Amino acid sequence: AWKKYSATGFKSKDDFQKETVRHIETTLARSLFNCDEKAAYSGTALAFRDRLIIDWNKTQQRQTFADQKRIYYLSLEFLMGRALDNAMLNVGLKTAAKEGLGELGFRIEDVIQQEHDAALGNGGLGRLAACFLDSLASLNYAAWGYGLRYRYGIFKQEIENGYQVEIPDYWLDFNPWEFPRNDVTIDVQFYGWVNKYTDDEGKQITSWQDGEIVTAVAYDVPIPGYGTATVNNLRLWSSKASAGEFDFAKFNSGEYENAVADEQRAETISAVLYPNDNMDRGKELRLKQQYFWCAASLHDIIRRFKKSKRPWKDFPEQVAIQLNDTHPTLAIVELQRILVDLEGIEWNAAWEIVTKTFGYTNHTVLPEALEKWSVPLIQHLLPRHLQIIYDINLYFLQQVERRFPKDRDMLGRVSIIEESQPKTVRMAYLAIIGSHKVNGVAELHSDLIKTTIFKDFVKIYGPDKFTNVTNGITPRRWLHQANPRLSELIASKLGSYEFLKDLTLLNKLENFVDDKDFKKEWAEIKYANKVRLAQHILSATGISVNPKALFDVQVKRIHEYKRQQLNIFGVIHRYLAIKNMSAEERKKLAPRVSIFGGKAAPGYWMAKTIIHLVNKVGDVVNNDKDVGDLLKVVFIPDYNVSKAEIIIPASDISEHISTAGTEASGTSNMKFVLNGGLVIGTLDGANIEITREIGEQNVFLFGNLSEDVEDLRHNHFYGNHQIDPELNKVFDEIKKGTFGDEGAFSSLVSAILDHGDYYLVSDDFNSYCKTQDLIDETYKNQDEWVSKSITSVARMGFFTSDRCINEYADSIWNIEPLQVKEEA
Ligand code: 26W
Repeated sequence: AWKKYSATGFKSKDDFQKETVRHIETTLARSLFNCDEKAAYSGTALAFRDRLIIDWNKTQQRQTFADQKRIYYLSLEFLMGRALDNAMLNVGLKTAAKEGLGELGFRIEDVIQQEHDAALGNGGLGRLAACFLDSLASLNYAAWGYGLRYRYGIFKQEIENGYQVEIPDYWLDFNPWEFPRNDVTIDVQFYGWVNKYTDDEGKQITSWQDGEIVTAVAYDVPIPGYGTATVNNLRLWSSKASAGEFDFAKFNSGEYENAVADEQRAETISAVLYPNDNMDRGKELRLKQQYFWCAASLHDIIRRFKKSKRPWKDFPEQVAIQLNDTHPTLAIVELQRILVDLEGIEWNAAWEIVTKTFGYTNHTVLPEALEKWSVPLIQHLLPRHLQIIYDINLYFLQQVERRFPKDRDMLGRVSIIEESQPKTVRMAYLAIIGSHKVNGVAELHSDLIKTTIFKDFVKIYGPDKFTNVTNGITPRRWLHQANPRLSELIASKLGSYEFLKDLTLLNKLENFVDDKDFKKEWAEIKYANKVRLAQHILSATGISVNPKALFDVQVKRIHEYKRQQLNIFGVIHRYLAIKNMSAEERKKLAPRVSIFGGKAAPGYWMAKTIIHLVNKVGDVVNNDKDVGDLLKVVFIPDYNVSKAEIIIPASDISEHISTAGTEASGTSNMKFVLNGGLVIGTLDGANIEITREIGEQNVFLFGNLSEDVEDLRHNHFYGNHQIDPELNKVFDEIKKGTFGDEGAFSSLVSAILDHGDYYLVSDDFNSYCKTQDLIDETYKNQDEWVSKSITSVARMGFFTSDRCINEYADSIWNIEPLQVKEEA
């Protein structure tokens, strides 16, 4: 293990027990005699928290003293999951805690499970932000995350009669990992009007006045790094009625209810995470959230910058702000407003500061996910910002016109303002224009944005403004914490846990692909993880599955482009095949468990229909005596980070089967392979780079290529659209009512039969099924399978988020780590 840096806090099992018991008895005011698992969790968390706080304070002091550039990662989503196990790993005293808790009569695994997931995110983008925070701290970068402190995270999913039901996720009843900073508040303005006048000295003044004020209160969350004393800060803003604004007069004049209603309205801003993934809905409250968070974060950043008394032109040397998708794009406008209106800086000088400060990461090419805000809405909520957006656009279009005087259409195409009814602001264009770098999240995706949605901007700015940073994942959570036995086995072969800091060291595992004992242990660990998942499945769904069967997993948000429908149609196809098999043939087939999980956005009908179909197919297949263990179909409810930690290490095959060109990167593909699972996938997102790294012979690829998608779609409408005959048989079975009322699934079927099959399910069906058959064959040779598994893990070093963060630091932020001196 690594060196312990912190000189304070507990050092041994006895120390740990003393601290934990003290917290249980005093902080929680509980007696040890009625201490349940929840109280044991709370006491343990508080004991570890104490240790983090010391390093946290020191880190903040060190970074202030060094006074060098800081990174600010602005993200509306941080999908953190649980914190205790991570704190234990990074503080480095898990063994002491395990023994200490054991003596008090608790199993550490059960205690860890008491914690409520911090689920302030939807899916990939939010979890990426969490992995990035882990890497930034582990690599000693001076970095802050900025987000919103939602009272309700992503909803909890229950399945009732095969349908998704959403339950509010109130997660803040006991959260030892956040620190309210009641002294760190920022007043944020909305509505009002813009006053332009000349002051006594003849200066032009623009002032935004008479708005409504809402106060942002900071809540800080410590982010410990692994193998270092760095503990960075995640600052989440909570909204409350402003003390200045809040109408105490109303209380006195008997308008008690109105006064309370005002207060409630202010608190609504940070009340709930919007549960849409890749779907822009344009709600006013969402825009309010975005501005509230951007304004509070920027004012906080500027306050910190001003302490060093540097001139404004140094701002980009001290501050790098990364925009996690377009959600924080208003920060660009807000900084320009502060510089021009409040600091009196000339427009062009201000704009240079702005563009040098921001970087923008795009996470999707799906048109329905690209944010557009209606001009009247912005006019109403942020009148001064709308003017600034128009000015930014004017200067930009003038520049474009000078460079491309003959291309009249160009101006309309690249304008920030879309001339629709009503007019809208194209946030991605604003983000590109206001940033010095734009990146995609995997090679194909970064190429696609340059040749499709942002093509004109490549012409205008040249190709160097656009770059790629392929996503990554933190191996601390996704290997060591989720799969401790595998991590331990790897460490025993490599001689240390150094690979958790330098994941490329995994390549030494290739020396052991022919080591019989090693392979046996490798396979045993996978089996044990499958047993653990089987137990979870039984308790969560009542379905009993055989851990010896092939576990085939697809867990991610439900979306048509991710094609869970292709998977479940494939399952039905398999079911029909089994029904038609002789007893002899059945004996030869590898038993399989098809495992699904994922949430549907509450308003996304098609996604909910897919969930319903999976559950109904499960009801039929799982109770068919003919089929027995040969096929089980499971929908695991409420997929989240902590469930992922159980599911991912237990998979034999995972599915990453999006229509080519639609999945920007995917990150669970990396998690599965890093845990020794093989992948069935399309040539999409990071699957492409995974294949390049681990070798084509270790990936089950299928389906059409991205460059063919457009033609295929065209042919569906204008050619002779032939549906795959085997898929037609699946549809016939659904229409026969085998899985219940066919009407319930008609939208799903007719999307393919009647509406052009936009996601090419039929085009890829045959290739998908054949590849599944190949998987069956390959799985029968367990020895070969395990070799593939080991080789793949050995070659996954590239996909650590540490590599990603170093790339961002080099090519976008221009920042070096702040080294930490080791303490005795
Ligand atoms: C405006 C509504 C909305 C909400 C969320 C639009 C778009 C989003 C996200 C960008 C969706 C998302 O999570 N995208 C995923 O980002 C991951 C991290 O880069 C990628 O790995 C996934 O491929 C991408 O779908």
